[in-house]
Amino acid sequence: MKLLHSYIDGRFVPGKREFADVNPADGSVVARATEASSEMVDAAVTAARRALRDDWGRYGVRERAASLYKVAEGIERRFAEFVAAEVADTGKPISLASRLDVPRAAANFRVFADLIKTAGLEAFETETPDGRRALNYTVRRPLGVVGIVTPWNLPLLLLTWKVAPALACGNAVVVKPSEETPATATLLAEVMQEAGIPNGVFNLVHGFGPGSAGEFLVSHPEVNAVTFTGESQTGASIMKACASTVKPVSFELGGKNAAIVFADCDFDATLAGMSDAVFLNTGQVCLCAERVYVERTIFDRFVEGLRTKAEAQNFAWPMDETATMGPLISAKHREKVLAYYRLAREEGAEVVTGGDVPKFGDARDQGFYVQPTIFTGLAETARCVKEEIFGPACHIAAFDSEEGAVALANDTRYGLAASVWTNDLKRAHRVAPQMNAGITWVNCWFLRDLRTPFGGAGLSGIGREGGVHSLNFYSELNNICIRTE
Ligand code: NAD
Ligand code: 6OD
Repeated sequence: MKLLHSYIDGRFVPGKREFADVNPADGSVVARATEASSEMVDAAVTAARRALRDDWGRYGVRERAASLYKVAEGIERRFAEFVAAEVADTGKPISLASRLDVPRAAANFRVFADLIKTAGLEAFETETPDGRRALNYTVRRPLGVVGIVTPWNLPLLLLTWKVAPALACGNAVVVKPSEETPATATLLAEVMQEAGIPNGVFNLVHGFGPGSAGEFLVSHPEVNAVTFTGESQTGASIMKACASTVKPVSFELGGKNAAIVFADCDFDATLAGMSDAVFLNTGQVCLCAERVYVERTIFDRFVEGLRTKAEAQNFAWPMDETATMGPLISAKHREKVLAYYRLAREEGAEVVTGGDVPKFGDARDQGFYVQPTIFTGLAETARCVKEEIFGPACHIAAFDSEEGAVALANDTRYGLAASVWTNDLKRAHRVAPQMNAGITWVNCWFLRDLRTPFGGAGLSGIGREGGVHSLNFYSELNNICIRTE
């Protein structure tokens, strides 16, 4: 059985304890990973610090960008391996891994390589009230060693989304991928080696969160900044761990995202878009819409249309090109989602479709599948309308006025993503800026331009990454003021 080790200072290093890497499609063990000890995390941070002092610290912008392009090419060269590893770790359909996860990983490196070469910095000609003149300009310095902790839902996409800008800005990194999905991060370490990235620049430590590699990393005094994607509660624990050494943090956390569907929308296109927004990746995308508000005049038709989309999901084995929906990530996560399915009933929901576990009569019955599920009839105060489920489920409620829809959508402690579906351009411009969200899509969902700010408000996170926002997080800006007269 394949053993997945940590990658420290350019070498694969076994940890002391092994843990299973489980395929959620049938519960089989596809590999075993070895857990990094605190001494190994320490060694990774020391290697990163040394790389900053030595070769990597002397690389200019063009050399760093050239290194990132090589990593992108390396991912593309081993595309099929990355896809197979991501599918085995997550159970997601191969069509999704090959359309979204792996291409985005390569794009993350390309985009930030391009950007670091072209991004400008601020400069001001200054005149003070007492008549002195100066030129102010800003330069970027790396933060130092960046700790990167990532989740299991889009493992490679979300890890590289942080590694690429961190390296572009001249930092060295220590990454801790989710214990549920260690495979593609290990492949990425191989690509880093093949691409000639100097030892110590990219380090990978496998393990868990509390009392394990995750906690060792974020509380390490020699780590200069922490960037994290995952649950809001985990973000709170990490923030505490970072407080004593005042580390800057960037957090992309959970969501309870709303979609507003107006009667004037393009109905069929909206149904197709909303089907993705609710069910893509088995609903395990932080941006998924779990609260859907539909104008009353089209409510019944919309509910019926989305029910048809849910029931048309194809649970073929994940490596089958026809599969459209995979399992949830783990038995534990399935138990959480099923608990919400039960709770919704207790809270008075009508189950339009789903609410249970599909039966296959083969090894998939040992996997972690749930049915795509639609609820109606819940009070806005119900826990199932307030709390993130992170499964293929949504609640649909009717609204009567634009103002009312905006108020319903914004009644949340999260603030990550929203979508608005309308053919009325003026309405789109009026409603979109009112949404309590870091990103609002109009007549689309999860359509990304990597130069734009990405992040959330409230329980959904701290800060923005993407484009120059990433460059600013992963850099110390040093403003230089030169007196000119
Ligand atoms: P999680 O918070 O359980 O784990 C994420 C990572 O944090 C894992 O690598 C885990 O080992 C590590 N970790 C856990 N506790 C830790 C600790 N105390 N110290 C250091 N590291 C620790 O999240 P998950 O279950 O892997 O992912 C699902 C969650 O992530 C959902 O809430 C989802 O909304 C959120 N998410 C958000 C975004 C976004 O962009 N906003 C993207 C993807 C996922
Ligand atoms: O597209 C991205 O850059 C991004 N961070 C997506 C997050 C998806 C959450 O599951």
